[in-house]
Amino acid sequence: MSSSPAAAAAAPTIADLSFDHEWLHLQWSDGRRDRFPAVWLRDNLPEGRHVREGQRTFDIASLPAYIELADALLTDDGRLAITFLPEEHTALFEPQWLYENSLDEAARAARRPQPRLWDAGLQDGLPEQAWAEAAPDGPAGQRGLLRFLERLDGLGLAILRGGPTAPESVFEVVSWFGHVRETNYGRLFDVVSQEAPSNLAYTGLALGLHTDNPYRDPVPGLQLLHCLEASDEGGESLAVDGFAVAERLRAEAPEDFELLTRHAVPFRYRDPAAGVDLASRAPLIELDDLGAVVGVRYNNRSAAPFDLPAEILPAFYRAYRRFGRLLHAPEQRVAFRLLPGDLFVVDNRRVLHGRSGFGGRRRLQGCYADKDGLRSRLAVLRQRLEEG
Ligand code: NM2
Ligand code: OGA
Ligand code: ZN
Repeated sequence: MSSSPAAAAAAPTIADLSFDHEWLHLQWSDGRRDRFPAVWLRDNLPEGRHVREGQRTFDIASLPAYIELADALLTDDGRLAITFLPEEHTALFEPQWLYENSLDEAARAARRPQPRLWDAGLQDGLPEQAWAEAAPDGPAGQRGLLRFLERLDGLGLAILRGGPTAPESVFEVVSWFGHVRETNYGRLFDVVSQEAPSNLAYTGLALGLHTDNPYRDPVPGLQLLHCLEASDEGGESLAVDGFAVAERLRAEAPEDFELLTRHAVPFRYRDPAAGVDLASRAPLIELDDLGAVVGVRYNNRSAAPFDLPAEILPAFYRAYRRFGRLLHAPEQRVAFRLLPGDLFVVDNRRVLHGRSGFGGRRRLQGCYADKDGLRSRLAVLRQRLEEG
């Protein structure tokens, strides 16, 4: 949440204020009520930051054990003067800052990422645009990039058409918003059919819907795949919104959903010849502290033998199978064909991808990247273009 001029104009004002030694109570002009504990307010002292909104300069351990409010009043210039005990220190808070940092449950949820769930209906409006239009130095400038990143962040999928076919061009796209995540597959990997493949991806076989590298900790946040050569037959791409399917499971079979969120299962990938043995444990569906789905791992190739208590396994498998069936339901998926110069990006902790089998030559180049770079770029672009 930023304190932009646009938001400031719309910000409600404090209609009523009260406090006791432990709590500050605010009633806003739009009807919302908030309360903030004294210790939280003291921890968020504006002058406790190196510059406003900068890094905190003190440690919680240096604060007195009991912090209380001695006074709270609105100043003539519309700020909130709060006096803390035992320090007898008065600090000035901006009401808008308190409004934006409300501890109300709805407000807390609204500050989290807001995925826009989708199903096969997305087929009629695939999130695709011209490569050149998304490039920040292209004709659409930063707005073209913003459009690309907003769809990638909101839908977990974005497709670029008609880009270059030169090897390593995928790095250009990563450079628009972040950094390559290097793995044992390299900074860059070629997805081609090989004679002695180390991974099923490196064959012409179909790849069922999956998220990549569930055996890694942390799992790569984004995967980019760029087509250099397309096969004449097959090799079509599929994508499914794992969050949408997880929500469907939650609605249709809550007890199955609960099993998949509660129990962590092992994933493993071994390539002894290359000296690689990767292993992790995580639930198939990951929730945050508010119960929102924040991660999906699904990869039949790399799921290790589930080592849950034996008595749980029959029910767990019923849940796993139901989730798998829902993920593969035609009404959940979109399909598209990559031509040379096309690229797609998926949120690899949310959207599953797959391909149909192919024959003959085909060459994709891929790499991984982290989602924090995407979110950072997006936040800065929004501040500059939408609010600035
Ligand atoms: N490749 C293409 O997660 C996986 O093992 C899928 C990843 C080898 C980097 C394939
Ligand atoms: C992969 C993968 C899809 C494709 O390499 O992880 O899913 O279209 N490839 O080859
Ligand atoms: Zn993959």
